[in-house]
Amino acid sequence: MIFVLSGAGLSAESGLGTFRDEGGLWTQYDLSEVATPEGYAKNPTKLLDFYNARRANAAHAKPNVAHQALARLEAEAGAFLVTQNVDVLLDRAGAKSVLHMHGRLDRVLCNKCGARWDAPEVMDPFDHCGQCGAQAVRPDVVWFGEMPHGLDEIEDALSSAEMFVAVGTSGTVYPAAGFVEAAHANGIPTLELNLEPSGGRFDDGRYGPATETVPAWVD
Ligand code: BJW
Repeated sequence: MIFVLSGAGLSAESGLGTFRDEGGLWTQYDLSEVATPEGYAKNPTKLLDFYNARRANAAHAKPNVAHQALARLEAEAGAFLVTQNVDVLLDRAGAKSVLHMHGRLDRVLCNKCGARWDAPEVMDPFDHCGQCGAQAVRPDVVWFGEMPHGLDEIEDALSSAEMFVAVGTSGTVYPAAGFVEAAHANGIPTLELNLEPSGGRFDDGRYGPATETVPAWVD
């Protein structure tokens, strides 16, 4: 099985901003204010404004040919798709079993009872949990200092994978940034498809826009 890890570069050509490129989200926003539990506690309105705008952008965005190619790779070759992206564009391209390790923008989580449900178009700091009633509702995304989802499943998949491929990620955020080293430790080939070399230790790389490199590699 081929293990594919994707990041923001996969969705860049669908019109969604990356984080660390020139003009990226972390050059416009202070990540401690919009991507940490402490930021949410301090100013929930500011953080929800950030996610409400990104949810609207993602809803209006269309999956691109790179998302579609990865969905085909899942269907035809049983690839295991892990994404750091919260935009759900791989799912909307037809992929069936995407592991959203940093959560998803279209879901809401209750911090008190753990209930999850579909996000409304606009979240409000005064929203209550439909299940337990607590005013502890938040976007179902993984902020700095929080545990990403599915790490056991990811470790199992990496240990049985025949190849590791990273698509459109800078490899700066752990634990995802460490997967390439885990792949080396497991003795499998590693390939990077990115706009430019990320600096990670890959055996091979193909560089250019994801809408060109990903379909060319898959097909
Ligand atoms: C294109 C393209 C095109 C552009 N085509 N390519 C010190 C050392 C080690 C770790 C830490 C440390 N200090 C703190 C930590 C931990 C911290 C961390 O890693 N910090 C680093 C910044 C140092 N990590 C965490 O806190 C994580 N949790 C954790 O560690 O829990 C404890 C734990 C313990 C033990 C085991 C396991 C865990 C949680 C991290 C949560 C990250 N959250 C965010 C926000 C999510 C919600 C949201 O979207 O708002 O996730 S931050 C942001 O970065 C987002 C992304 O998923 C993530 C990765 O970004 P990505 O996708 O790589 O985007 P970019 O912009 O960085 O790169 C884009 C790439 O695409 C570039 O390379 C471009 O060239 C390329 N590109 N256009 C192809 N058209």
